[in-house]
Amino acid sequence: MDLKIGVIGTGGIGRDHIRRLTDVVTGAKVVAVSDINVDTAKKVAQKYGAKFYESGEDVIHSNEVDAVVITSWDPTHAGYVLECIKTGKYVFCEKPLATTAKECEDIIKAETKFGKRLVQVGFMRRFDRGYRALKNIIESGKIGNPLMIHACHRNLTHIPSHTTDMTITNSGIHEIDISHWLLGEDYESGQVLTVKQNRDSSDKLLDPQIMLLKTKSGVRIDVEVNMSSGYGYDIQCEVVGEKGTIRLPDPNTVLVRYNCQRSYEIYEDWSQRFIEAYDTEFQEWVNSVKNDKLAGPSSWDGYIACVTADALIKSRNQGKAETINVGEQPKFYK
Ligand code: NAD
Ligand code: ISE
Repeated sequence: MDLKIGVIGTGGIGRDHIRRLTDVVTGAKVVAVSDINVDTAKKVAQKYGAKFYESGEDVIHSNEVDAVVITSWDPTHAGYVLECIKTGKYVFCEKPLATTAKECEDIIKAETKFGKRLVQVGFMRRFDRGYRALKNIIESGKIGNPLMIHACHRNLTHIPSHTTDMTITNSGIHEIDISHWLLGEDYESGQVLTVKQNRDSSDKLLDPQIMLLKTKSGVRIDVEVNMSSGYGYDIQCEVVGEKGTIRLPDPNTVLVRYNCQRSYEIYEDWSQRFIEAYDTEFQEWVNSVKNDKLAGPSSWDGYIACVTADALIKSRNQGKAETINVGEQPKFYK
């Protein structure tokens, strides 16, 4: 029987996930949608034969809905996740889990009290073939102990409401999670550096920024987070080990020989670059919900990312590195 899903937020990624849940993923059906932009939500409901609900809470409490997908704006995530936990429904929440570590703590408390994992966070890179290959090689020991990660996160451009902090909490958060996952160890400290600014930057948006992280064993991570690359969406990651280095493969685009030039397409955004990762992420999520046992990124992972983001923002404001302390991982999340 299909898992009946309610989606809150029918913007860019909400619509893409509804398409994916309908056309790509097996065993699921989107039956309910809601958005504060009522017109869009009603159109999406009509297109997919789902029911429109006036509010996200109505979706969560509907008897028609087995599980919830949250794809609304970042600051709305925590409230909806807590409401899902109250009803005991599984919830897939796009990243970030929340915009502050305190809200993540509330979610962890509520989920632990409920007694079963209900929350998965949308850190889709963990489902990307390239990142999975990097992790397998690190874990095989082939390149020895990892010593450094050099990464970059370049968006073609940003939405007008994007802010200096969002570069960390909304974009850089993927880098925080993926390096933590690749290395399998917690961070000890972090710092953000600003560099010579892009012509589009302003008091509201410092761009680009460099995130520096250090793990407890001393691995150093540097990430360029650049919201206006001017040429495309480009995600890079190189892990330097004691005996070798490994690099995230670029997307498999076609080599074009034309007009006395050789060229490869560079994608415009995340929806193209990580299309397979999102498909795998949702198929695995639906399967695990149906098996009543979640395995993907947890509230604890969402919390680690938020604590780290908070420390990075503080470091930028104070001009010095900040200690990162997430404490002991609770047994519940091991
Ligand atoms: P968007 O602005 O295109 O869509 C967000 C939608 O949420 C809008 O339609 C808005 O009206 C709606 N909304 C806002 N507040 C709401 C509320 N309280 N209740 C219901 N609906 C509400 O943004 P987007 O790019 O689709 O991003 C949505 C979320 O997905 C964000 O949290 C973002 O961080 C995340 N995201 C993740 C990835 C990824 O790679 N995993 C990529 C893009 C976006
Ligand atoms: C967006 O919200 C995402 O999550 C994308 O994956 C990221 O690359 C982009 O910078 C964010 O704005």
